[in-house]
Amino acid sequence: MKAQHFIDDLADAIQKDAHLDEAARNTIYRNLARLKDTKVNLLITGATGCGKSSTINALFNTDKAKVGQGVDPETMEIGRYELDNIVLFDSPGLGDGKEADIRHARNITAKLAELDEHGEPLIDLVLVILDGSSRDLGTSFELISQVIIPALNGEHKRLLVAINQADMAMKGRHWDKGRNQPEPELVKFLEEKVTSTKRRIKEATGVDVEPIYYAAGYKEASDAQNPYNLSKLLLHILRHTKAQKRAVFIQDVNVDEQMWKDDDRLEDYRKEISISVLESIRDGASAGADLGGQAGKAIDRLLGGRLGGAAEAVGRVIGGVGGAIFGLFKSIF
Ligand SMILES: Nc1nc2c(ncn2[C@@H]2O[C@H](COP(=O)(O)OP(=O)(O)OP(=O)(O)O)[C@@H](O)[C@H]2O)c(=O)[nH]1
Ligand SMILES: [Mg+2]
Repeated sequence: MKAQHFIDDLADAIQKDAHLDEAARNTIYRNLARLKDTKVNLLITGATGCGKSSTINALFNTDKAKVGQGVDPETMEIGRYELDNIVLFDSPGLGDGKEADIRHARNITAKLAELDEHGEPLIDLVLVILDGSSRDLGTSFELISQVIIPALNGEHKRLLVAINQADMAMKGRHWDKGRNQPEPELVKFLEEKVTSTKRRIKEATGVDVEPIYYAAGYKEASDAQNPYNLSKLLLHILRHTKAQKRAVFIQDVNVDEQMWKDDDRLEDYRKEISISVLESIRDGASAGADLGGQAGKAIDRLLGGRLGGAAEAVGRVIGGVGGAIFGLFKSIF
């Protein structure tokens, strides 16, 4: 089942909902139509071979991003992939030689300065991927400190730093392949990498970032490994994206549940993803609708009271098809 369908289902249910007056129904219907057309633009960058393409393919319903086999960078200039509602820009980072670096830095700066048709920054989020298996992350810190942060014009929330290939950080040692998770020695090592990344960016720019670590995993003819902490990565992507655009992601996320199941369990990421997206749908759908008194608690019930009574009429209407929506979330996450 694709998420596209549940926005249509939701629109149908709203047209039939007797509790809503016509004006409210029309407003919600228009909002849902707009939601279906909303695009979210993601810029993904990082050194050659850090795993940009692998991360794109793991997160989203696509295998369009070509995963490299050799040492030649597969991403020469900014690549562009259009999914249903997500537009992905895949740009090389620094480290491909002086001339290439200047070109890449210029491309990234220009992309981050681009405005959409509303005069808002085009790029909703820039995801910088560090190669966790690399001992020298100097060029990546340079990319973040000297290219990306200056181009963000103070909007640092648009930046997410993530350390990939967590499984290879100690050359493959202390990775529990059976459980697909790091052993305590590796956890400690990765946490230190997070801390030093945070510190180095802070020292260079004064900006606080909260890096996370994960593994995009791989698929080869003879061997495959599922991702680790991919749901954590998605939750952080959502948290770094404007609330009204969070619902947009769900239409393109990878529906293979195997992708999402292994993580550090520090939070219930999958539940938080569901809540974040449902809140975004609810708020997006109800924006501007005069729902005075027509309160409902269906979404709240669906989420086991997690929204703390905040769900209003749209929550009840969503409740009409909410079983289907929540079923979708349950099947993926
Ligand atoms: N062990 C392991 N390998 C990974 C992981 N993520 C990516 N890889 C491998 O790293 C290599 C490079 O991955 P890509 O996804 O092509 O990296 P990229 O950043 O897109 O590379 P370019 O486009 O060439 O800049 C491939 O062989 C991937 O299978 C991971 O989490 N763990
Ligand atoms: Mg690539």
